[in-house]
Amino acid sequence: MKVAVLTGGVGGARFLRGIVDAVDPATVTAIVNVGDDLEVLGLSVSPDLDSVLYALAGLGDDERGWGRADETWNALATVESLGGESWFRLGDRDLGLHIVRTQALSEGAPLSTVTARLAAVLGVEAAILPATDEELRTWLDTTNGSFPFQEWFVARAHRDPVDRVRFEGATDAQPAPGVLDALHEADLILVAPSNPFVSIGPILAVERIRSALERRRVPCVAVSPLIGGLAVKGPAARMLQRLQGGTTATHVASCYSGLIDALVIDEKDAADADALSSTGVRPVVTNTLMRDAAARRRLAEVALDAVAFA
Ligand code: FO1
Repeated sequence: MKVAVLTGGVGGARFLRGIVDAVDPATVTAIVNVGDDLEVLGLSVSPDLDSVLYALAGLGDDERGWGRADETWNALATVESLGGESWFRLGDRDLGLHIVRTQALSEGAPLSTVTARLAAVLGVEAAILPATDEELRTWLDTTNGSFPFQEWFVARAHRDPVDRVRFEGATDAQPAPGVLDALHEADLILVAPSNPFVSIGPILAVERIRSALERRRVPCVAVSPLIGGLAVKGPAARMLQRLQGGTTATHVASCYSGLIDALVIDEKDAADADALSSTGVRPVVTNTLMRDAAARRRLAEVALDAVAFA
């Protein structure tokens, strides 16, 4: 069985670890958000690709959810002491990867090629694909102005209420090599428990990816990022309330209208199941909190098994 997983953010990377524990990693393709990408200190940083790379290579920091474990911050301290840009924290080990990627990109290699090289060197068996090789950047129009994603998310701690999410460069962006094949060859498509607006939204903003999902011949199962109507971490619940009008399972599913057949929801949201069902999306109720490796794998198995009922 081949599985394609649309993913972004910390929750998505955790979920993918569960997926590669539950099935042969070589059968898994992750299609990853690049709307969060940015240039810091002259380096090209792809946070969501790196979260997946580090998670699947067993190098990620479990506690923080981003960056590498056993990290040190000497370079950043030097940057700060010299008056350089230090709001986006790049650790010493993490910096090494950004240097290698930036050099390869500057020599003309596409992001997908660089990512595949890094994954191979790190011993990752699953395919990790950026949604697009082209520049696609997420912008937030908020009550306090418009900001590029990381400025809003990190520098402003995602406090500004969001009126609109925009994806600069999306209109002409083509799927990266391998993305459409992965979607067409998959027996099951999964949408990770990621923020629908800023993690999955940029992937679906690539028109040919969205239309491949609309025309799918296999089930597509999403996992809700909310538990009891709240986000485990981050702005997903606030955004759902403001942009979608509520935080029930039906509100989550409406972000993926026409694109999903089933939605895995937490036991705390079980009361939403009937309403969700009446919209034509099958509810699958389980414990969705990914507390540890066993919980991650169990959630992955439920999502993978939802195909039998979808
Ligand atoms: N998140 C933060 O909250 N503060 C940071 O300084 C920060 C630095 C950072 C560096 C590399 C990286 O791969 C991720 C980093 N993140 C940081 C996380 C990142 O902003 C988010 O996880 C994603 O963009 C959300 O999907």
